[in-house]
Amino acid sequence: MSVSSALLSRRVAGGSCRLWCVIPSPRPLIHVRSASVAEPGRRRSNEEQLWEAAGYLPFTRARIGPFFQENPVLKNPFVEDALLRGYLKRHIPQEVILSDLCAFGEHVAKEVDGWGRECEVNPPRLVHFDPWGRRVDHIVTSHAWKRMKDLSAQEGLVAIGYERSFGEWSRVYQMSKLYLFSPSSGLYTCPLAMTDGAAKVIQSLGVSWPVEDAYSRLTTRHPERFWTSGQWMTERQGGSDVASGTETVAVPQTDGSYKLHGFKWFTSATDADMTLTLARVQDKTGATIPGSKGLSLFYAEVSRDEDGRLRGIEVQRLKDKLGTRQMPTAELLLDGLPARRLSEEGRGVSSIANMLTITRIHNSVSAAAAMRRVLQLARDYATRRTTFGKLLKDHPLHMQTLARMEVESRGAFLLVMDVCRLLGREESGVATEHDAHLLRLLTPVVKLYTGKQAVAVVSEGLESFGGQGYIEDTGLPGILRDAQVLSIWEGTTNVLSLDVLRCVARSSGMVLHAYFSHTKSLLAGASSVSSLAPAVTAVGGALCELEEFVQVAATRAPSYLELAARDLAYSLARIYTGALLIDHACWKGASPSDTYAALRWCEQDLCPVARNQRRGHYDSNTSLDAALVFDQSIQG
Ligand code: UCC
Repeated sequence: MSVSSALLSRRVAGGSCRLWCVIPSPRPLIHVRSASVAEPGRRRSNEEQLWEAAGYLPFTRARIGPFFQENPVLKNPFVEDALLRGYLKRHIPQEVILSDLCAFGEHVAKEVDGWGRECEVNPPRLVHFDPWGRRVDHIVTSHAWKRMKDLSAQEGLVAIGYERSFGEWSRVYQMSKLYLFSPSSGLYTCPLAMTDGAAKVIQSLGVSWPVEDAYSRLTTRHPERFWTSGQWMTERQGGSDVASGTETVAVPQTDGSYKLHGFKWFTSATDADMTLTLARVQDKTGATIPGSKGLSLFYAEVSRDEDGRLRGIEVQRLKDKLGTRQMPTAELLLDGLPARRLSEEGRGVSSIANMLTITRIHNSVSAAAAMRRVLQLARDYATRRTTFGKLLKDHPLHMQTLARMEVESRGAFLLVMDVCRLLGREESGVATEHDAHLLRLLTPVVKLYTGKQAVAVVSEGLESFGGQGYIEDTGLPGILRDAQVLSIWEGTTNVLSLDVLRCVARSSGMVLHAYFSHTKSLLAGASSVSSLAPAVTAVGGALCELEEFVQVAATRAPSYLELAARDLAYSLARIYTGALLIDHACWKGASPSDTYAALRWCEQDLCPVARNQRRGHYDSNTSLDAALVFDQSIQG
């Protein structure tokens, strides 16, 4: 007798008619089938279903309903990115580059993204002591984090920029690869940024002893030789005002080397093999020179002595950060760290400035990449998620929201790539003076602007997943937490806005001259394209307003310009990006979407500095900002 007929006869004998009601009804079976949907490979037999339906299975899986939302799927980020492919096709249509990026994109989607996730769920930890009480200060990182290092070498993620096989376009190629890698890298792009920056500093100072070997390791494609570098600039007094905040001293040794003593408060990717850092050289009396003029640049290797102890370093603790938790960031006591001076005495800040340029560009690449990634996922999700009777992609309001994010993302990408283009031109020796000025001006601009955009776009992106965007193990909140740092490290928005003023002043306005003439030349190419006319008019008008602002501001006190600095930087970013979008839309391979993106971008207030100037926002004597911030009064 089968189980079902046994069950049948037992129930009938017991006088219950429940079974007769249950068996013909398909409803409980639907529930059972949904349970097997939830757990593929485990199907209940017909007998089990009957027993369960009759309430005879004392232990069964809870019925959790038939519906499971399909998750967004990460596809090849190169194939999925029409703008990236279009940009490369326009500027470097080399098959070897395109096929490398396509293959790398596939690898990122299929495998590397999983490693990135592993870095997030297995964050680094610090082991201070061995089991016998000896101080070891081991920063233990995940297997995935170590794989990222090997991958970075093999894929040439730093090397491409130094091999320069593609001349002035080498940086665009390198940064395109990093752009694909960044959101899946488990923040490995941070050590790569500093590694790239260190290689750049060494190259600019001269690749010779004692950094010849280090340079070849930073720029190699061989994983077993590859080194990463740190950049230890921030001390307890802060990371912005480096000139007055640096307390670390360098004690000269008889062999010409130094020992560093100090406390570095925020050292990222602290598992690096070497570092560049700033310190004040002590004279024989132990005195140092204060301010920027007392700072020199040092090179130090991170090594261990025969007892396994870090030489001259104690790791105090790892930082408990909002995001970027995949990456170790530590407080370090430098207690006699052996080091070599790389710069002339007192030339530390200007010598490390090249590193700042590179890390700020990397930061911008990561910002653009974060926006692109959240959009790719949101776009995919819109084809899988049904609400109010239709897919998200068929809700015009949802599409409008994603389209606005797309416009931001496209603008950021073109701005970032243009700065990479300028960097490549400078490094391959083809840059004009005009290019060099543009690079100096646009580096802080692109960093500050894309950092802010990334937080806004990624935040909006999370919302497009509804509540799931707020759930940790979807991996989505991590994108937002990681994006938040982009406007903070490597110079905050205000510090970089002041850097814009600094480079305008130091170049006697030449950086602005280069800016105006290049933006005009970008617009000139679009003057006969009627579909772009509103955008061209808007950018042209904003450019005139900006020129007028500059003329007025030049006659005012420095405090006036300082109050205008942030709005000025935003205006520079928006106008220039508008011109880039227009220029890209004029390319013969451009699509109608390129035109649409340019038109949409140019509808915003492109020149907020002119608007706020007219409102008198920079007249410090009439400013009520501080009164508003500290307001404690209640009237009446
Ligand atoms: O946050 C940190 C670690 C994070 C990890 C990084 C990973 C990134 C990964 C991204 C991918 C995910 S480290 C700390 C971050 N801190 C900063 O970035 C510093 C922020 N503060 C500034 O930028 C300030 O403006 C300072 C420190 C540069 C200001 O210092 P000074 O001494 O007051 O500056 P001066 O006197 O204006 O300039 C000194 C010299 C001048 O050259 P000379 O002496 O030849 O006239 C300047 O022209 O330095 C030159 N200089 C520059 N050159 C100053 N800034 C620059 C610049 N941006 N570019 C070129």
